[in-house]
Amino acid sequence: MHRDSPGDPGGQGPNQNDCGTWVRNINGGVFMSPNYPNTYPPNKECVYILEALPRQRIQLAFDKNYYIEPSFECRFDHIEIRDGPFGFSPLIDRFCGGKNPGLVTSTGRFMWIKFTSDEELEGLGFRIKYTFIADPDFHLHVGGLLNPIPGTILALSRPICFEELLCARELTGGYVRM
Ligand SMILES: [Ca+2]
Repeated sequence: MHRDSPGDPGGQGPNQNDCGTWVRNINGGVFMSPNYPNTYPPNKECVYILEALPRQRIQLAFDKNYYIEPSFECRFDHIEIRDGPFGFSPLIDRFCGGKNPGLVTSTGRFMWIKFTSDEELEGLGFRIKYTFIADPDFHLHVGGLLNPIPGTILALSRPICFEELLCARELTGGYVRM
């Protein structure tokens, strides 16, 4: 299977390749499935990794013109969205069919998104506009992602602790590094 990643994060301007068009700007960007608004091709796998600045989140808005081949548990064609920079980051959801996912928001400053199509039955695909938004209660995103600003002492109003070690670090109120 072919894997294709549409360029380096932070690039500028339109980027046309066989994983669709991807336009980035300072506040977000737009990317879409291959050939959108025409039918996406079979046997395709595209990964899109979004990165916002520290203390920002990412919000995806799906265009209303959306359709991905429906299947039970989206086992065939689908778009998979993860809350972090990696393919093993926590799964937000996996989408397919004709029901528009609407808005999807990260808890940190990265999103890992993969579009997959199998060998038969294609659809229109998707177009996603993404926006960087201020993190309303910035704290350490424990468990999925740490995104401190080096040298900054973080105000921990509502710490969320999934791991003892990280909780202990939070309680010290000191520096945290990747
Ligand atoms: Ca298919």
